[in-house]
Amino acid sequence: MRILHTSDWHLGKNFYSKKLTSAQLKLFESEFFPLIKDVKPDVVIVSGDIMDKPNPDYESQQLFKEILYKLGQEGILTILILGNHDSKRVTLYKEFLQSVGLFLIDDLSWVKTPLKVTSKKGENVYFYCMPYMDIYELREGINTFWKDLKRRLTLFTNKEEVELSDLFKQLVYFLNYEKVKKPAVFIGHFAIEKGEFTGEESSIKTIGMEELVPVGIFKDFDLMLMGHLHRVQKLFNKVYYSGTPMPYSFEEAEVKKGVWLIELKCEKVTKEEFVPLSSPVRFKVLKGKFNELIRFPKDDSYIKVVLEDETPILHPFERLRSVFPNLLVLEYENQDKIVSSAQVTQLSTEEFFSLNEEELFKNFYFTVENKAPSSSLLDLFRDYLEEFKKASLKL
Ligand SMILES: [Mn+2]
Repeated sequence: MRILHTSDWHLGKNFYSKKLTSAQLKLFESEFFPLIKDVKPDVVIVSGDIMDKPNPDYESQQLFKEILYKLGQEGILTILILGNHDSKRVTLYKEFLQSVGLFLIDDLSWVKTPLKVTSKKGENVYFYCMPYMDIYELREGINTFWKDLKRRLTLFTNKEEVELSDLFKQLVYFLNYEKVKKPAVFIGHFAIEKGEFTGEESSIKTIGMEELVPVGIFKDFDLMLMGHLHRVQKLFNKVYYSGTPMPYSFEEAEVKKGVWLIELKCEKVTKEEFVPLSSPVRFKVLKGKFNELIRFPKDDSYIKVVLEDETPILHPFERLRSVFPNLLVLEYENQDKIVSSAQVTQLSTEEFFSLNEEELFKNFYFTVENKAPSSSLLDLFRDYLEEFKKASLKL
């Protein structure tokens, strides 16, 4: 069974002031679909966070529709579960889409009855597909879907305060009553113990600290294909996170992004490969002094600049934009020092109005350059000031 595993697409994401929809479309057109055509997997798994927002705009929905349409055309069975950024708006047409082999999963029905996939070679694999749910939804879901078993079996979830782990324990306990069908693959969207966060995983739906679920609960499963953590990782030899298909933060700019290709044979992973996808947009963090950076060759990557200057620069953002049209973030490496150096010469309102133009200029110059202006510069200033005054008299 050849599985292509991906997650956390976050379609329609905004990156600072930039909309990423066209970059995302390009990624799918020039990287993702050529790969699918090349490797022809038996099944594609998308482990949640399909969209970036629960109420996606028209453009993001169109992008999603485009991707679904292409997946349908390729004729490859695809399983997509909801993540903590998604809502049921995404699964509105799930019944229609099933008829073309696209399974959009938003409840526990495909956990209760696993989705049986048969490979081209005739092997069967059972996929237990668990969409993201918060504690209350999951508790209610378990109570509804396993109503019959609830009366007969032990309940771990009777107490008032339950944790996510209690609910998963309960769920797997119920599944085991009917025996987990093998080979068993679990698809989910949450953090497993030892998982490494990037800091972008939270959303409006998660409040406070996130729970790390112990892997031991899932001992009956041969493979876990997970979403939620944005960096690629493999834990305990059976838990795979693909991470996002392209970088979504400057911190992730240098991290490899892509999808997992996994071959499963008789309950064992016989082959695994992380296939990198090249991002259609470049993300760069540039560090240096303003005077060096302004001489850089023109670069239209998405850029964050960290200024190493120790004194404030006048309008650095606007000026650096002439070299970096997609400059998105600018900060000083030593922000505290900058603030204090500016404060030394900061004037009170009273002082400000008591100074003449030349004194104000001297003060301003000192704030920016941290030294007094030279006499030739002062002469120049006086000339301009005189010219300016004459011109304003004429008006
Ligand atoms: Mn995510």
